[in-house]
Amino acid sequence: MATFEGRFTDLGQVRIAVVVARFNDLVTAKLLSGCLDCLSRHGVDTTAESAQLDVAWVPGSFELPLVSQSLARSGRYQVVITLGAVIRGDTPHFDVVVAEASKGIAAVARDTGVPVIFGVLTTDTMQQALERAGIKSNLGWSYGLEALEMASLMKALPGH
Ligand code: INI
Repeated sequence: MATFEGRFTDLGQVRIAVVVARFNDLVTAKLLSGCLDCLSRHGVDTTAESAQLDVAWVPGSFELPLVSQSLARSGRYQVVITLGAVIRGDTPHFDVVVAEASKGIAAVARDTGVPVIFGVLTTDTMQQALERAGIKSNLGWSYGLEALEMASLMKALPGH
């Protein structure tokens, strides 16, 4: 019997792309800083000169799948992290944006074989979003950790 699981200590020269939505950037910029803090404290070079990490900004969460797909297809990254915040109070088409972002991101991972972390907050209010982006906890940190786990897990699977 084989047991496959991701580790956080065998990352070597893992290359990571982060795709961040500018919409609600009060929230998404905080998610990004939490995410980079996690990656940096696990040994990933997050400096401006880094060859391990690239960050792409998109207008809103709706655009996360397309740019993630392009980066995943490049073959350069072992994992892609998406960061966004869709707030129900701000938009009557909340459900449309959330559905497209979530289905699109899942499809990119399946179609390319590159894990794509779903780091899109979906909340009723800005207060709830901020609470998840640094006021209480910062889920950006968890998304960074999940990315490291998935990059490691994929490497451990047969055929990789
Ligand atoms: N994009 C978000 O990331 N969050 C939102 O809450 C949001 N609202 O409220 O509409 C939002 N809309 C923009 C959308 O993602 C696209 O960028 C836009 O429709 C252009 O395609």
